[in-house]
Amino acid sequence: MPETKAVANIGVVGLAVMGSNLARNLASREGNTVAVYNRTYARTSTLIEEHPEAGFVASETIQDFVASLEKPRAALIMVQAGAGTDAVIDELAALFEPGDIIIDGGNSLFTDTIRREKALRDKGLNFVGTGISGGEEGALNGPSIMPGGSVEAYEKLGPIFASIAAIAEGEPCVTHVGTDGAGHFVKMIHNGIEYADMQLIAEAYDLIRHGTGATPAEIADIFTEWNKGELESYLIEITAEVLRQVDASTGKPLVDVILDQAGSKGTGVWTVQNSLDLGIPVSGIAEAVFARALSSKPAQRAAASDLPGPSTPWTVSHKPQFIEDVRRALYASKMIAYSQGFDAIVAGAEKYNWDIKKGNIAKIWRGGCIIRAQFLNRITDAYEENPGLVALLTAPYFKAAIEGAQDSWRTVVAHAAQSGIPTPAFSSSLAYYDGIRAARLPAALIQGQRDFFGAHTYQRVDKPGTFHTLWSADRTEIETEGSSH
Ligand code: NBP
Repeated sequence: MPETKAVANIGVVGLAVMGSNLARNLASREGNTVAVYNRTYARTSTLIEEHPEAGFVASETIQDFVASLEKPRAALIMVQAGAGTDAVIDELAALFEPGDIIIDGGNSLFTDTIRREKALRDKGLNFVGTGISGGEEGALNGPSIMPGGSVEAYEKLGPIFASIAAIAEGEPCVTHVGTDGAGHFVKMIHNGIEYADMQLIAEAYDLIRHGTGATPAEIADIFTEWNKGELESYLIEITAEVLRQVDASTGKPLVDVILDQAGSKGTGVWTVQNSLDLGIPVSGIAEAVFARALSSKPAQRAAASDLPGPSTPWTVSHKPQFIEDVRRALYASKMIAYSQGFDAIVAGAEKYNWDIKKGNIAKIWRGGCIIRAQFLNRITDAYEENPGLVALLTAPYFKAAIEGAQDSWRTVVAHAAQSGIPTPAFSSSLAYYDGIRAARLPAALIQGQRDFFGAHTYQRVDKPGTFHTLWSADRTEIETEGSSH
């Protein structure tokens, strides 16, 4: 048998939709020769037959695939997250040599990435958990890429990633996010923000449809108009297209034919779970995840469908003003979702010891990924002006933008409540905003309750120390000063 020659500077393992599109993207860039391998060879042969122009170096066995890679070897794994990824890592690790690089471009949980990175580092191998966003189209034409792993590995991979990434305002949408699991952590938060963004847009559509009686096609025009202003983004753009679509078989708007039960693949849940662990209120993202869960309970929804709604029907007196109010409410709520997402990034970086540059993260989300938006420039500016910003909302641009939107936001949330239209993300975002800006919160009462039933102690506004009240049997308070801890 002829010996396999090491001719490829990068390899891709896993040739389903994401892997094959990334492999094609890589092959289309000058200087790259791409080795490809898939567990089931049929996928490999289809890819090389359909894309001879790519000049792929195809292998039927993992041994030949590894032999076809130049040293230090670099292989990008694009297989199902979880057990599939572990299986491929084990196969590669058995054949790779110290200094070689294994890249996991799947949607892996960042704690798995931390574990895998450590295990491979102990063997002298580089492991680069990399968030890749943009779906199949982004994979082919330019995704947003969020690599973690070592600085040493990024030296080799950086130029390769930059060659295939989306370009936003002249810059490739890739940055070395941080070590070990940082890339997958940031990708997870990206997906959480995506959930919030989508839910907010859906609520805006629902409010306009119920409030004004506009048809989906008319609302599509509204979104197209919105896409020319501060809300300009991929999600607003595709929402207009979805709303404009007519179902071929019924002639109805497609959105009216699609079952109203939203699915999910789990990254939104991860964002919420991990943010809860970090103590960060990502309420906009959480409500978006819960709203999908609620939508997917048909039996419960059917049983609850005859529960009473508001007794007085709600009408919108001035439709153009209402639509503008919804637009502003959407923008304000979106700012909250991003602010919360960046809070989670800051907390994650602190806990896991990552040096994450927030402004760079906003930059690499400007192109290629699902949440790409004009507005991300404002986030980059805010963090560049003040890297230690305690909350995005407090940056001058955001403060002014919320000031301009808040009356509309309150009107919309109040109308939604009065009319019985569910707006969990709009409402919770406003509640968060009022919570964070409140001079005094009823948390004081909660501390009193906790001390009452569990002697959990509290602190006072007027002197340092820790205090516990001897709540008497007849509930009159006897305050005693406790010791300072
Ligand atoms: P899938 O997630 O559908 O995975 C299919 C691939 O995994 C096939 O190549 C399959 O090989 C391989 N595979 C499995 Br399943 N188990 C394996 C094992 N034990 N050993 C070796 N290979 C195994 O593919 P995808 O939709 O292209 O996504 C790839 C990754 O990218 C996933 O982690 C996904 O979450 C992530 N991602 C997807 C998107 C998207 O828009 N789809 C976006 C961003 C990230 P086979 O052909 O032999 O069955």
